[in-house]
Formats: sequence, structure tokens, C-alpha cells
Amino acid sequence: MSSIWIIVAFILGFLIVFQIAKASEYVAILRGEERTRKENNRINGFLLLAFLIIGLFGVWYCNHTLKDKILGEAASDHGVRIDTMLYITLAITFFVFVLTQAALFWFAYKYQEKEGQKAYFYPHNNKLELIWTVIPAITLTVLVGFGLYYWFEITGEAPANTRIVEVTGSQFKWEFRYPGADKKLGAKYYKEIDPLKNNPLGQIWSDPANHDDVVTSQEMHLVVNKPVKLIIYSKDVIHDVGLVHFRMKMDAVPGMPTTMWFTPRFTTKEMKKKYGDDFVYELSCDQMCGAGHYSMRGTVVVETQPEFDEYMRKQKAQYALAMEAEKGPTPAKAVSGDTTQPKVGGTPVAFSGASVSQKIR
Ligand SMILES: [Cu+2]
Repeated sequence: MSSIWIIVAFILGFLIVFQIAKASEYVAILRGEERTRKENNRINGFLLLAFLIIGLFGVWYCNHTLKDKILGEAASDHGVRIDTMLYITLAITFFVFVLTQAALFWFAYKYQEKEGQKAYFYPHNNKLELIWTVIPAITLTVLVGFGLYYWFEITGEAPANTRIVEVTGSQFKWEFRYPGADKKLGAKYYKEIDPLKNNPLGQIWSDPANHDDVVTSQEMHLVVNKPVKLIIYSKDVIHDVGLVHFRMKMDAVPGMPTTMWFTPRFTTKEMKKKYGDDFVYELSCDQMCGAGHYSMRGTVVVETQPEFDEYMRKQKAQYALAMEAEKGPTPAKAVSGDTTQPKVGGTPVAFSGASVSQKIR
């Protein structure tokens, strides 16, 4: 019923506009076309000037009102630099935006049709063309240069004392693997993946480096002020490790590990003090990866070294869990701390590594 009323309203609106246009056409003929055109020009000139002022005020008002509702302070050292880069880009583009918009609307107002005024014919100026091509080109090259520099740093070699956490995405959850005392992650192979045997990541048990690796899911623990390098995998489709508070983001690509490193600056507790008790560091999947994509949300807990050590002490190595599964008839526990995730499309496909393309075919 309501859709009928909307259609009726549309038709009425159209008729009204049509009638007004027709009436103003008759008025124009009666009063003389030229006079009406000049009057319209004047009105439009004022309206364009008003649009400029209201528009610029709107831009300022939007930014002013919504400023506190966005991400808050960057929680990683790289994040601070990415924010600085963003603010410099915004400052430059804002300056150009105000300049060009002011010129556009002010000129439309100032040079409207007037008695005895003729448009100035100015077809070409090589010097001007050169200036407004070269200056933006240099500015953009510098901005892109900084972006590339940070990109290579974030994805490049990490400092020597960096700890490693492996992150694996799959439809629709996150799994994390921490090296044990040896600070080394054991080898893995996609054909070894078997959640029922407590081996969700395909660890090769004959590799002793695997024996102390801890596997958890959905919640990643990091130490404040200590650099961490994430090694990112996917078991099925392309996901993306989106750490918005740290201003970090990296695709999880099946068959091709990606990396990024950063140093968290504030613990979760410190952030709660700043932004309220419901604050959580979020790990969102930033690639549309299937019907359950919306639910692919993990959290990051940043804590002090003693708190982290305490947390790790409570975790059981995945090797021990796998051996338990092998021995006992008790139903296997998939991953310590696992939460049930929606599964879409039947049996989840579990593979990663070099022969991923063969498996797809
Ligand atoms: Cu995903």
C-alpha cells in the first residue's frame, strides 16, 4: 500500500515541477526573455556562492562532530606513522580542495553576465600548464614514496628481538600458533591438517620444534612494547588480517604466506581506561570471504610480559593435545579455546601450502 502512495507522490511532484516550469516560461515570454535570463543568472550566482559557504561549513561541521567517533589513537608504532602520513595527505588535499572550490564558485558569482562586460578570451598558457602539472606530480610522488617506504618497512625485515605469531584464517575463524621456548615454529604440511586428530594447522609431529608450539583460536595475545611479526596463512580462500587499532592490514592468501610486523604501544587495559570498558582490540577479516564473513571476528589482547607469560603457562602445547587424541577414545578437542563458528557449505576444505592449486583442480 505504501508503495502506491510513494508512486502517487512522485507523479504529483513531477506534475508540480512541470507546471512551475511551464508557468515560468509563460512569465518569461510576457516580461521579455532577456530580462528573465539576467534575473535568473543573478539568483544562480548568489545560490552558488551560498552553496560554497554552506558546503565548506558542512565539511568543517562533519569533521568536527565526528572526530571523536573514529578510531582513536593509533596503538602501534607503525600506526602512528601511518596516521601522520594520512594527516599530511589530508592537509594537502584539503588545501587544494578549498582553493579550487572557492575559485570555482566565486568565479561563477563574480563573472556572471553583466551589462557592458565581455568574457576575457584566454586560450592557452604553457607556463601555467607546466606549473599545475609538475607541482601535483611532485607532491603525489613524494606521498606515494613515503607510502612505499613504510610498506617495505612493515613487510620487511623485523628487529632481531621480534617474537613470531602465526595467524591462519579459514572460513570462518582465526587460529594462532605461538612458538615455545625454542622461539621456533615447527614445520607443517597441509596434508597433515586433521582437526579430529587435534592437528588443525597440519603440524608435522616428527619435527621437534613443533612439540612446544601452542595453538589457540579467536584470541591473539601480544606483549606491549615488544615487536611482533605475524606470519599469515589461509586454509581456503583469501581472508585479511585487519587490525584497525594498530592501523595494520594484510591479506591471508592460500598457498602464499604473508608477513607484517609492528610494536603495540598500549595494553588492552590502558585502552579501556582511555576509551571505556567495552573497548577491545579487534581482528576483523577485511576480505569478503563467504557467507559467514561477518562472523569472522577475533580479538587481540595486549598485555605486559608477566601477564603474557602467565597466559602461555596455562596453554597446553598442541603436540600434547594431539598425542592425547591419538591415545584415548575420548572425542578430540579441536583447538584449545576454540569457539563454535558457523560452517557454510558443508565440510570445510582444509589445505594450504605449495600444492594448493593442484588441490583446487
Ligand atoms: Cu575471512
